[in-house]
Amino acid sequence: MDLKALEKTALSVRALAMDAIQKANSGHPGMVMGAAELGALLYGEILRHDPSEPAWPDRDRFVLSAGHGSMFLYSLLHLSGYKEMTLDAIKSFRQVGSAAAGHPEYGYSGGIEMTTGPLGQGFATAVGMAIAETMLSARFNTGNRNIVDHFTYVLAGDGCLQEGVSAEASSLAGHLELGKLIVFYDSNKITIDGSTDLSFTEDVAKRYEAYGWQVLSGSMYNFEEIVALIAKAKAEAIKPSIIILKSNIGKGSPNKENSADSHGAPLGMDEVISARKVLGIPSDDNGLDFYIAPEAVDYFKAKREGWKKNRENWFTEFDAWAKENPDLKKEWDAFYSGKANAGNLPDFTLGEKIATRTAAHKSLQAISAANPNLAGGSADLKGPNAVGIPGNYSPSNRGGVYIHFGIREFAMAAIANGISLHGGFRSFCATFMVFSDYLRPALRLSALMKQPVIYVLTHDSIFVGEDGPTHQPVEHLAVLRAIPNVRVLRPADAEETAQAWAMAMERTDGPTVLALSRQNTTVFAKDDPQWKDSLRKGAYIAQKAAKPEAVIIATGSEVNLAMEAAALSGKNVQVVSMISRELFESQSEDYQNNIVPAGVRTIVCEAGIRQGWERWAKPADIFSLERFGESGPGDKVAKHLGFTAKALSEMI
Ligand SMILES: Cc1ncc(C[n+]2csc(CCOP(=O)(O)OP(=O)(O)O)c2C)c(N)n1
Ligand SMILES: [Mg+2]
Repeated sequence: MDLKALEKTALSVRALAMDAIQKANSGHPGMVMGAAELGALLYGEILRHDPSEPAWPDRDRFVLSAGHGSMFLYSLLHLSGYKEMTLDAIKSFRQVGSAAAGHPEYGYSGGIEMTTGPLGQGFATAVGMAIAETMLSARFNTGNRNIVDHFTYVLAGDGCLQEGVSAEASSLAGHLELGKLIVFYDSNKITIDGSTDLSFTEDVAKRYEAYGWQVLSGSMYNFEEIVALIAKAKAEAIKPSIIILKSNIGKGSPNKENSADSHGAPLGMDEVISARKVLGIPSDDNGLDFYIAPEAVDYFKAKREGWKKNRENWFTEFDAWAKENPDLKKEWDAFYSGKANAGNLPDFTLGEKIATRTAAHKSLQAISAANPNLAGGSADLKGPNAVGIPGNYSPSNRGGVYIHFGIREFAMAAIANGISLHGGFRSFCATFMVFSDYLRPALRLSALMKQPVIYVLTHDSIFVGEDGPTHQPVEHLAVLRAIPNVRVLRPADAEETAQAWAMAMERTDGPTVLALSRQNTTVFAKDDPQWKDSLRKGAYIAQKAAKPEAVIIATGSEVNLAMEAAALSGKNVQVVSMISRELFESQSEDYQNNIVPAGVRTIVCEAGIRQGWERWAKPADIFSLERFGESGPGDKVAKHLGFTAKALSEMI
């Protein structure tokens, strides 16, 4: 280990961070300067990575959960030689189009394993990556050839450890014995408001011991000590490890070290110049020179060959494994193909009364059988969400694909993101729709990172019944649809539900919500013979009317209700089932006009708030719910709220 080169690397990280943040006039130097030594060590000595092929499957994962310290990642990616992270990108830190975005953005550069910035989520998502590693290794390692064998590293700060989501995820990680998960805690005792004495005085070490983790601690500024700690962490096969490193935020800044002033604002040019003197950063002029120590450049240059070799060795090993295990290789290819198998979807009979969640359960069995790389579970609602699939994942059964997430919705969704990001797997998670509020920040990241995670959200309206308003979503469909790149599918009957699961699996560039009913819906005859294709355009004519006097757009369980109301009204009413408003709105005007003809009165029917439907009907023609529900049997609640076929027929 070349200590001098490591020191020079840490120095360069500090120099780049100070200058880039100064130039952008925005950013967070404190954490980067405080943890630069760890960065140098990780990228130089610890991580199994190869900048010339950043996505090779068996690389170690590193997640910067403290995403505000983005310059930590960018400077090290640059030094390592990740091609997108050029010096120019760093010089345009935080500017539109730069790979060095304000916070690390997934897809902007090799080496950015996920989007971070929302504190705590990186940590929780990394737990998903670590789970995926164990699942893959159980499936594909043969004992003599272990082609899946990597670690998941996280750098988290005080903020990540204060956030509840990391607690949820840590508790589960301990339970699941994710021994290859190694978290560094940058313990600088400073957050934005000042000292952690203001709000964070618990004993983190004891907490993690209680979670079943190995707790190690040391100084951020002792390379040899950290190397020894990492060795201990790696040697612990059962417990995940947290390495608490005492550090000084803003280290090297003479007036801002150990102060919240260095957390989230440029140091100021005068302070940058003083810091350079303290740190021994040579500077020809007093401007921004983005100094990189030549020793650091040489050090990383010298590493590249070894990294490449290491990666090539893995491919050689992989090829040998593939030759010896052609069936496994086939399965591996299927896992990594990015394509879902259609599976043998169940048939349903006209008039059959079945909840869409139950129809979804049947469909999921077929899809799971055809796609053994589909992994997921529910937040303790396996039965109610109807998402059980064979094979519980546990420390003694890493080959299982059903995960008991416990009552931890937010961590569940973050972990589902991690499983998806890791590669090899598709993931799903499930809870009551009303509790999607508990996981929404992770759904937002699925959407932002374009991960095709499937969110099974059952009990999707006031028809939930007796559990009452706390369990009855009203605003949630609107809320879920409001997130860009989230596809909300609300199938109307069992047949649509089977297609909805298939549609969710077909999607590759973002998350899908399956909004499913607790109560029965009746399988209806579809007047559009091509309805399965039309469904994929967001909406189709479920019940055609020759010269319609009105068109009802209904979603999910309300399609039944709309048909009943149409019959009661005695009028010529066309009923449209709109499984996805977003998909429908992205179709050609012609298609839209075929389904919802202009010049005909349009009524919208959905058991939720009207927000977002105004484009399709006048407010007075939107049959919606603008209040919380009530507790009682579903049909009684609906009657009490005036949400009945009779009321809709009167509106018609
Ligand atoms: C969920 C979330 N809440 C709030 C913020 C805003 N924020 C960014 S950094 C930070 C303080 C983090 O403190 P710490 O992790 O100790 O970082 P340090 O100050 O040591 O760099 C806050 C509140 C955020 N990014 N994410
Ligand atoms: Mg801190």
